[in-house]
Amino acid sequence: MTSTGIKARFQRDGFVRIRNILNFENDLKPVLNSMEFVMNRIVLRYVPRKLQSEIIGLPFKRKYQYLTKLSIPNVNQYFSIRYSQQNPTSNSDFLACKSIFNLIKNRKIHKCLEKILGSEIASNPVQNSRIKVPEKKLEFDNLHDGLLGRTPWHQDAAVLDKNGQKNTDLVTCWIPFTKTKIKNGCMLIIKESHKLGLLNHGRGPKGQVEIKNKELLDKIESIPLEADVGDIILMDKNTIHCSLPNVSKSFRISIDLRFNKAGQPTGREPLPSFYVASKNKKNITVTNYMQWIALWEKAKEKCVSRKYLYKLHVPTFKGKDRDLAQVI
Ligand SMILES: O=C(O)CCC(=O)C(=O)O
Ligand SMILES: [Fe+2]
Repeated sequence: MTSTGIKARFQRDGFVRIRNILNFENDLKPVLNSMEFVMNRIVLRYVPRKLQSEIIGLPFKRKYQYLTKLSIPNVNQYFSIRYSQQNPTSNSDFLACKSIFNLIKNRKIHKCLEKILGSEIASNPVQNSRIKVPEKKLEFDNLHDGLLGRTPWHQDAAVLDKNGQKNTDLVTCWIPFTKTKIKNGCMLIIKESHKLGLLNHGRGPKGQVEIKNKELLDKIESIPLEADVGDIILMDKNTIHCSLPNVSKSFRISIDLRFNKAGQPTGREPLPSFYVASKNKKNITVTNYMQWIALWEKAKEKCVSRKYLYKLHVPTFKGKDRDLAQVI
C-alpha cells in the first residue's frame, strides 16, 4: 500500500490493515521465545520436579495449555507488558523483555505510523499481550476478560484518563502472532465509527469497559478484521471494535502496542512514554531495553505509594448526546 494510501484509509475508515510488513523470524518469533522462557520459569516453580523436563520439552501451545490447567494465581500477569493494575509492589514483575522493546522500536512499524502521526512519535504505555485459549477451555469468569476471552465493544480512548481522551492522538497497533480468523476470534470493527467521537461507556459484569447499549451494535454492519502473521492493524482511538470468541481448537496470540504524537499526554501518567521517532535524533533517548525498564521502575515508585497503576475514567458524559443510541 502506498504511503498516501495508509493515511487516506486511516482517516476515511478509522483503521487500516497493512499486509505483510513484519517478518516472523526476525520481528515476531523473538517475542514468542520470551513468552516461552517465562513459561519454562513457571514450570520450574509450579510443576512437580519429576515432570518438569517433560513439560519444558513440550511445544509452545501444549506447554501453555498445560500451565493454564494448574490454576496458578494470576498466571496472566507473567505475560503482561505492565505491572498489575491493583496494588503493585516494589517486587512487581512483568514481561519486560528485549524482544517486546524491539517490537516497540521497530522501524517498519514507525514508518507506517509516520504517515498518520507525523515524524514525532512516542511509545504509549497502554499495551497488552493477549494469549487467548479456545473458549471451551476458559473458566466462565474469564469468558469476557479481553486478555483471555472475548473483548467487548469499546473505543480505546475509553481506557485513557480524561486528558488523554481529549488531547491525545493515539494510534493502536495490533499485531497478530498467529493467523487470526473469525473462528479463533479476530476483531470486528465498525468502519468510519471514529467520526462519531468518544461515546458513553459503562462497566460490564466483570468490570470490563464497554460501550453503553453495545447490543445495538450487533445489528449494524461490522467488518471482521482477519489478519495473517506479518500484518499489522492500525486503529484510531475512537474506532469502535471488539473481538469475537475463540471457538477454534487453537490459540490466538496478539499484542497491541500504542503510539501517540510526541509531547501529548499518554492518558496513563506516570507510566513510561518515550520518543521512538523524531527528525531530531537528540529526542531519541531510550535506545536499549534497560533504559525502558528503568522508566518502568521509576514509574513503579509512584504507583506503589498510590496503590494502583492507573485508574479508569469510564466516559460518562452528561445527558444522552454521547449515547450510542443517539448517534447511530
Ligand atoms: O485483541 C483483541 O481481542 C482486542 C484488541 C483491542 O481491543 C485493541 O487492540 O485495542
Ligand atoms: Fe481496543
